[in-house]
Amino acid sequence: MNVSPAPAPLVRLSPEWQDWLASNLVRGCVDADLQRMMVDGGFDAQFARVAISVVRSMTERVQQQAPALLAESAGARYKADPIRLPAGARARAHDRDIDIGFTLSDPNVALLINVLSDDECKRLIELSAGKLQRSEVVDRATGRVEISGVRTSEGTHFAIGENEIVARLERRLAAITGIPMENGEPLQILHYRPGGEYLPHHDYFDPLDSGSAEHLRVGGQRIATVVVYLDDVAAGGATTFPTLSLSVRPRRGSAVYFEYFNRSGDVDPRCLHAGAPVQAGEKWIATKWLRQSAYRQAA
Ligand SMILES: O=C(O)CCC(=O)C(=O)O
Repeated sequence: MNVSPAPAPLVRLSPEWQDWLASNLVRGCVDADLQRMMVDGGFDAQFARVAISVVRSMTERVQQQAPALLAESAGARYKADPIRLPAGARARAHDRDIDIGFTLSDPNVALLINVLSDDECKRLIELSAGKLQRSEVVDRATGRVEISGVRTSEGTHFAIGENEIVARLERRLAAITGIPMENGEPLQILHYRPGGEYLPHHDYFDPLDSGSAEHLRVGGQRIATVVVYLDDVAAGGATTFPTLSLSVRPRRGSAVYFEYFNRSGDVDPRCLHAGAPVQAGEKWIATKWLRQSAYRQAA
């Protein structure tokens, strides 16, 4: 009896298989399942493993770049108002002078130096260290907050004016931006360990997302963010703005300030930003989100 030899295992990815692989990776399928299906489909096991890893890394790179490209084209339609900081190199708060290291106009971004003293930074870290919990993000469709791989940090909050340092910081920020203190959300403290990061995101609530209405009800839209660095980071951990090719390195007491809402009621997608992975050491920041009007959380 003549037995025909088994066909040689496939070692080439046809365009159909490339599409199949990319779409299943985007859907979140795991490598082992994909490899099994490819081997069942006649592929060499080793070839399947390598093909999955190559297509995965290409897909992830496109997924990271796409938000920046989309933000850039959408941002072309946004017109920023003049930045809400004094014109000089130094902004005078009630108890302290804050230096303005640089400003970008439209989109509006600035580096603030000397927002907090070394002692104030250290004390805020001490006060937060015992009450940290895994950070959450807002689900854009439902508006609910949940744990996500987008944000691998831990954090906590301080109520408005909860202690003397928080109150001082809130007063300083109101003095230099002119945005009333009552428009601020509670101060958020974040702690990242090595490898911890926050993938590119916007701080405003996108008016097109069904989950945003709930968050806009009190205080309206977020209009600006201040990220204060509570410590230096040994390596990595910069706040990056992929659309602007801008990277701000953490330095204790400094802050990056950015605005993304204009008087016409538009939001600026170019303020897409991320916390880059911490490579060595730890990263501590205090984030203050400022709203259109008074922000009071339900009791
Ligand atoms: O970790 C950072 O540098 C950025 C933090 C951030 O994006 C945020 O708190 O909204």
